[in-house]
Amino acid sequence: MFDSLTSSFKSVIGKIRYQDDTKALTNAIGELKKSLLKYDVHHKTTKELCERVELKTKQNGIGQDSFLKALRESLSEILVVKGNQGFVYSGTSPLTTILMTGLQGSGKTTTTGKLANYLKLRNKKVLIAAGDLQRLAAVEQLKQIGAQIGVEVFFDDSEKDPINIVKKAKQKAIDGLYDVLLVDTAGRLAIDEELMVQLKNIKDTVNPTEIFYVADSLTGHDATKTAITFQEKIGIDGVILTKFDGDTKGGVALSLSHQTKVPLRFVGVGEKMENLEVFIPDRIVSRLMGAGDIEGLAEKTSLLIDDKKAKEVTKKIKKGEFNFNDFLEQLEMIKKLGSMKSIIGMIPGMSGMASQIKDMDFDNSVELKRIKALIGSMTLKERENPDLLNPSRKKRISKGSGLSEVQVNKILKQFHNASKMAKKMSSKGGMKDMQRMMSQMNAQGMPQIPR
Ligand SMILES: Nc1nc2c(ncn2[C@@H]2O[C@H](COP(=O)(O)OP(=O)(O)O)[C@@H](O)[C@H]2O)c(=O)[nH]1
Ligand SMILES: [Mg+2]
Repeated sequence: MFDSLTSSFKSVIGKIRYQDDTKALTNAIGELKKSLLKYDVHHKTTKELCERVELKTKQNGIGQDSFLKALRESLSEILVVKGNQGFVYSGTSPLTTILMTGLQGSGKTTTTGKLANYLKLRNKKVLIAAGDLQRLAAVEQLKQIGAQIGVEVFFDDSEKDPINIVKKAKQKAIDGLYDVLLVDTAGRLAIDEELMVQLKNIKDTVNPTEIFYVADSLTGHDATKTAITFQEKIGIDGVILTKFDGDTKGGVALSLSHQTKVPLRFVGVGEKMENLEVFIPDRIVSRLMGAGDIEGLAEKTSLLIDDKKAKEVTKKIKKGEFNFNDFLEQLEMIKKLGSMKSIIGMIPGMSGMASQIKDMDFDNSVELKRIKALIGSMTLKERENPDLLNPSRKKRISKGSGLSEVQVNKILKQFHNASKMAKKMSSKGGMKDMQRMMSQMNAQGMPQIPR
């Protein structure tokens, strides 16, 4: 998520020896300042961060350890502002109402869907209100998103006034004992008075628990500026930064809260519904320092993997009994976890890898389609026991799947190797092997399968 920043921190830290002098510290701070600015951290935040790091390092004696500690603490201080973190349910009402605001194209509607999906995975009953009547296709877009993630969308084609829509939606959410109501609204290309008035009216009508401002990270410093304006004009409780997957700099996320005094709550990292990451400052600091985010990873996986199943799979892998059915199941699970890149970045020591890994598109990957076709042509017995696959069975599978025999053999061999590797990895010291293997792997991130 913060590959560029993380590697520049590493290089800065490398400028200071175990014990060092003021000159070395000045050099390192200069370097730190340059890279923060280069990666779009706001200049005021940059200045303050550098001053803090310098002061703290001096207080503890100049050296690599104290510099590291100073950087970690200062980053944390810069990222934490007053307000909630992640998603917070209303403390006073059974229904939590969130008003989604932002400029047109910032990703409001997509993010509304992502949040609904996030809450649904946590077993919440969610209703989305289609409050954008400005764009013709807006309601249709929400309906499609709702159908895709299995969340109800409230709309009323006979209504022309968004105020009435959100009023009705709120009533429905209360009567239907929903946990959360997410209100999507119309945006404008730029901030204008009419938009602000409409948003204020919607705000007064739904009386939201919190107002989220959705900002496009690709607009750079403008994301911070518009957030400040929204904060002044209607008041916001959290910011969601979208399209972070396309932002190679990442610094906006570092200074946004510091400049707006509103906490950054979530980050959008792709177009898919699962591409939403909760932004918890302490965890982000760990990731920035290249230490990984074990809690975030554990939280993600625990939602999707039940413990018993995970143990079963581990046992199978250890015994070398991992089969094609397990493989399909794992594939589905990984798909739900979101992007490969974001997962790798959360594993301690692996954050550097993330930039080398091309994200896999699980729905459109030719490789995975082939593997699925191959598995689809196997009998249930063969899936459970890949050892059964003799030449005549392989021939049959080749015909059934439309793959050549060479392709079939290659995939089977790769599966065999992967299963061997998994077995090895699950043994003691396996993680080291894994890291070595990853560093040898090419940018593709997956073994190549011939076309
Ligand atoms: N790559 C990427 N695209 C996003 C993200 N969030 C939204 N988008 C895309 O941005 C475009 C505008 O999003 P939309 O939700 O319609 O914006 P709205 O006008 O604010 O409702 C769509 O093409 C989305 O797929 C994100 O986190 N990453
Ligand atoms: Mg929209």
